[in-house]
Parts: sequence; structure tokens; C-alpha cells
Amino acid sequence: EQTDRLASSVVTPDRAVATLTDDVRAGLLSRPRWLPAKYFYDDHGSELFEAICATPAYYPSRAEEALLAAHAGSIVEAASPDHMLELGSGSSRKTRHLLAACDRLGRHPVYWPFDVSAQMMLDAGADLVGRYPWLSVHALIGDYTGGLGRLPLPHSGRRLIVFLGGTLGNFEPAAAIAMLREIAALMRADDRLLLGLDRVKDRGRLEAAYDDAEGVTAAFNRNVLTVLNRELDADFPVADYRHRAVFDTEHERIEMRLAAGHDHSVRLGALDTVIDMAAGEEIVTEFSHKFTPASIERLLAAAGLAATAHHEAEGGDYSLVLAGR
Ligand code: AVJ
Repeated sequence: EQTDRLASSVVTPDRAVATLTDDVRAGLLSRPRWLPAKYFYDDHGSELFEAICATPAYYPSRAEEALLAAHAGSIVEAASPDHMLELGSGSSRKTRHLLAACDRLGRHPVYWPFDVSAQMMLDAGADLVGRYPWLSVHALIGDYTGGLGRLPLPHSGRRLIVFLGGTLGNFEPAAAIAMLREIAALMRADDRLLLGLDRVKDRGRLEAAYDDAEGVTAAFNRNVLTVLNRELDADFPVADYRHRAVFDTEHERIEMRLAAGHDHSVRLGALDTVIDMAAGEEIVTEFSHKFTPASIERLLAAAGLAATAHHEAEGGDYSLVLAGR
């Protein structure tokens, strides 16, 4: 039930967020053809991502959750938050480690999840306020890539901004720096940012994590074409596209691609356009950048931030970084 400890509001973006039609016109009609990764996450795509996290090969989510479980206490002690803002909160599954640490340590922040999916946030919020009598949740409904300039957070109180899941890795370097600069603009000296970042490692492990033997990632990747078929009245022969996951060593990123199985034309009804795909021609569907301690430092410094704590998974597999101004 809606208690007075669970509220929600829609966030007005600072700038217009490109629509699917804009993105398809810009990306799919250019060379090389590309699509923004955010369109993976319709209901089916979100379910497939959860299934990816359960595959043995995809280590990042487990590595990040283990770090959170191990270090949530020291993170909460260091940040001492009055407000916890989470970008891309989803089901808030990992945030529970931070809230449990707050409960243990008697730190009672307001939790501000920020995501496009209102229902997921309200469901998680209802469960969390039921679990913690001290907790208030204010769900922020919107797309954080539209900017953070109009959030209804109070100006007073220490802030912990949480950005997990390696999602910053989906941004190309310039966009990642711009995103971090917008986050830094919300922070004062005693505020903190908690970042989860996947690390550079053996190429074989990286590529296996994005091409699991069960074929779940292949289905996740192809699903974006199903989204386009549904949303844009298109007719991609989805099953005919081959999933590829390649680690680009120069850019230190996994590139997911879909390769056309044969020559064909695709009608994009909503754009009143037809595109011709040649056999083997690829659509780049996602970048997943991997980091080193040095590239993490450079990225933070470019946004005027610096690490105050850096927790690494065994073997440097994954990083949970606490940063301040
Ligand atoms: C949720 C964006 C962090 O890039 O590893 C998982 C998405 N893509 N398998 C990632 C994803 C293919 C994931 N992020």
C-alpha cells in the first residue's frame, strides 16, 4: 500500500531525450550501423538480462554483489548518507546491501531510486519501507541520460550517489566523462559517488561472458530487433541475425554486434524507410567498456573526482569505487 514513506515524482529532463525513431534514423541509417543499448530493456529483454546474470560465464553481477556484501558497511560509514540517489536502480536488488548496512549502523538516509520503470521502483520501494521502519523512498521516474539538473532532492544533507551494474561502461569515453561531470555537479565536498565498473581481463573470459554457451546473450542481443519490429512496424528477420561479441583491445571494450545472415531489405514502417542489409553486414548493438585502475583514475579526474576507496574483486575482476570531489 502507498504509505507516507513511499512517494514518486516524474523528473523533467534538462534536455530532450532522443526517441527511438530519432535514434534509429541516426544510428541504423549510418555506417557502421548502430543502435543505443537502452532499447534492449523491454520486459522480455529485462528478463533475458536477469537470465544472463545467472549464467556461469557472466561474472560481473555476481562479482559486484559480492563486493557490495563485503564492503557495504565501510561504504556507509565513509559516506554517512542522508540521501541515497541511485541512477538506474532497476529492482534495487543490490541496493539492499547498502540499506541493510545503513540499518545495522543506524544511518537512516532517504532512498531516491531513479529509473524509467515506475512499477519496478514502486514494487521495490513498498517492500523496502516495509522492511525498514526508518526508511522513506522517493522514486524518481525518468531517464537519467536526460540530465540531473532538476532532481527534487533537498539541498541539505550528505549525498551518496549510486551508479552500479557497470552501466557507465555502456557510455563511450566522452559521454562517460559528461555523465560523471553531471553527477559531480550534484556533489559537495562530503558527498560520495559509488561506481561499479568491470575490469579489463583475459580476452577469452570477457568474450565468453558476452557469448554464453546457453545462448541467452544471443537471444538478448537479437531481442533489440524484435523491439524495433514491434515499435517501428519493421520486419527484421530476427532469427537470421548472428550474435557476435568481440573484445576490441584498442578501445578496451566488448562490442556486441548482429550480423545479417543473407542479403535482405528491411522495411521500417514508422520511418517510411527501407534499408538494405548485405549478407554479413553488422549492426553494432552495445559497447561494454572495461577499466583498469589507471583508466578509472583518469575517468574520475576528468570529472573533477577522485577515488576515496577502491574495492577490487579477487584477481582484479571487478571494481567498486567510492569517489569524492
Ligand atoms: C547491464 C550494461 C552492465 O554491459 O555487461 C550483459 C549488459 N550486455 N550482457 C553489460 C549486458 C550483454 C551489461 N550492463
